[in-house]
Amino acid sequence: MIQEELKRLGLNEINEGTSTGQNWFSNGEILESYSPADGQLIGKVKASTKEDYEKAIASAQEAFKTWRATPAPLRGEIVRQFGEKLRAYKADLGKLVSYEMGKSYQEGLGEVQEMIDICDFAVGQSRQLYGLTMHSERPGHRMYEQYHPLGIVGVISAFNFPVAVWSWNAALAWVCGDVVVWKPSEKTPLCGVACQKIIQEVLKENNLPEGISVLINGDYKIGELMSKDTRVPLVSATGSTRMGKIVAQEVAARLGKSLLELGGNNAIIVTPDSDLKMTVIGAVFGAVGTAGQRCTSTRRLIIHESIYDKVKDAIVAAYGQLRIGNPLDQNNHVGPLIDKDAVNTYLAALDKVKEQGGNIVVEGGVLEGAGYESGCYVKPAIAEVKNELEIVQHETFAPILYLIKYSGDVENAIELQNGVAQGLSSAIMTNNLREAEKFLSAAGSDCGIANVNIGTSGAEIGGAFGGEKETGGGRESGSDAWKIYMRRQTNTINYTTNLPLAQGIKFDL
Ligand code: UN1
Repeated sequence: MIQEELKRLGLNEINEGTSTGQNWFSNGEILESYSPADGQLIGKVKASTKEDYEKAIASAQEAFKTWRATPAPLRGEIVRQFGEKLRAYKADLGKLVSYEMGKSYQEGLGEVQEMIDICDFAVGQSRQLYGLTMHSERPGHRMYEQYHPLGIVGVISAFNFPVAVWSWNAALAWVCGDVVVWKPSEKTPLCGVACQKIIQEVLKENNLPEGISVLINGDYKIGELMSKDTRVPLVSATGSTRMGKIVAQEVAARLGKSLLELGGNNAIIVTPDSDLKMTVIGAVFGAVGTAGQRCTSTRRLIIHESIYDKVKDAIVAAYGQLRIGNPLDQNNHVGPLIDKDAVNTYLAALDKVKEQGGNIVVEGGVLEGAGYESGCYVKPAIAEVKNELEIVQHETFAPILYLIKYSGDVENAIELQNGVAQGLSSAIMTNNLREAEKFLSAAGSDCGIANVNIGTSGAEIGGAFGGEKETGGGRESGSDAWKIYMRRQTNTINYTTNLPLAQGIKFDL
């Protein structure tokens, strides 16, 4: 279905997936990648063995010696060239993302755009790795701080953003002078290989060591090697809270650093002062975009009782307009789930909603027949629930939207919004300044992202991305997220002939 694109991305020759010497190390069991769009086999990639992993780390360690000594603005220049290549490959890579992962082609393109944007951001950042200067309490002394590269940054990414999340980490890590070892999701291995080929073109053209970007493949077992490896000072992991807890403990056990971007249970509060049209667009895109498989997907709508029926009717009507089908067909709004396991999780969640007393407003179900042969297409569903239901408290990575009613003041809605274990993204739809400011205040949303008159998904790269509580606390992408990829060193220099001690301590010999 995307033969031409695969060819241009250099993926046509990797049918048995043996490592081709472009610095991806994988000679283990075969991972087959099937498209959830049509169930076809796209390609095969081998998983990495323990020996492959050792080679990968050795290659990265060697490259680090060159890379850390390359001035940061020159590192930025390499990332600039990578961004240029991404512009050239945007349509092909966007299509591969769409076909291998199942999100709409528009969203696939959007994901590559995020990669381009973070490259631009990182280029600027490469000249702004600022530390502070401080005034020493001692005469003839100067004190300042500098940021140095960490070394190897391990990136474990999820299937739902198979290319962008790596690039948020990699582009910043590279300008910071780190080298990156990437384990993409075993559900989207071809996206990983495609990206690796593009960055390797850039490294080759600049005569730089391949080990600046290393690819390994496989499931959690290979991720575990990284989490436990003292040669990997930072592990950045995106995925489920269950996975994040394991990674966090393994990394912490060796006192390494982890950057965790885990589950969300994101809500939009809809107040009596909201704009109905904006609410419908924000909520529906947030709930069904990427078939509800973003960590920022809208899972809950917390609606004031006075407008509840009106909002519910408008959302239900909008669901009636949704076209579900092949994500490469731009007439469709909703593509498939990633695989049949995800379909089963979705069906089990709908059963639990019913068992636990939820009221289904828009029925779900698996689609069958022409165009749905992969078995991964499901109907976006809506249920009226109480926030406390056990199933509502969990992140189900599927298009199931929960409607929750609140009464009284916005404080009650904020309490419901905060009343889950996760803390990634949140939003309020209101034209009431008091409500909006209350929502953004210290007594407001407890999430890492809080939006006004915007939905919960679709964060821009310029802000720090991540969340609190079970979301893991990490921040990636914009703002000062770069700091986690570096180690801070405080330097005090004495330019006198005396050695006065700090705190005025006397120590005469
Ligand atoms: C994710 O789902 O892991 O806010 C990341 C968004 C995207 C990032 C989502 N920019 O929807």
